[in-house]
Amino acid sequence: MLSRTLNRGSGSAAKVLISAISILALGWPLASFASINQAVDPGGGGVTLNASGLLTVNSVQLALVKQARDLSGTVLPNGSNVMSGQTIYFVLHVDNITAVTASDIRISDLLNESEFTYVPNSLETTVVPSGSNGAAIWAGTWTALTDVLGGPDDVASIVDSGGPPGPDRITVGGVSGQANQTLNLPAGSLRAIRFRVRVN
Ligand SMILES: [Ca+2]
Repeated sequence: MLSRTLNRGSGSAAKVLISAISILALGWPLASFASINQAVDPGGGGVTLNASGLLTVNSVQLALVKQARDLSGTVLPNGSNVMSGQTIYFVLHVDNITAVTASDIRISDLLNESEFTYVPNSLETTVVPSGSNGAAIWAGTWTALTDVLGGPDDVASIVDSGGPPGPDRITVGGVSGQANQTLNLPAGSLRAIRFRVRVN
């Protein structure tokens, strides 16, 4: 399908490069560390206390996935060629594989304005079970989100961060400087955000 598009050869082609993205999940550091703790007798007083057993606290890194998809939901591999004027989706998703809620997840994604133009009011979100594959994510029930930051408030927004006119910075959750509603991700669930862009 991609090669057929290339053969038509009208207009300029752009490459879908999936890179400029960051995730900040408070309490979920990017590196994974285990912490081993033990309560011990501080001394003093008339009673000697036995030390507690060892308590190990593990942290897990939550993976953030970014995909480009065509309008039918087919994933476009990184580096795919797309045509000027074509509309595609970008999809971001975070999978909480743990047994506890991941609190205050923050995602920031900067659109490459020289290559893509955001399609207004195209932000949507869905929550599906952890481990859902690409087809199951796409088949989720998608709920519209507003572009605006604040009321009617929800968990995502897109604003113009400067440079060429037009919105280009998507944030999800309480990102500093562009804070939406706090995003908490329940145990065993996967949150996806998607939006459409037109290839310049
Ligand atoms: Ca919003």
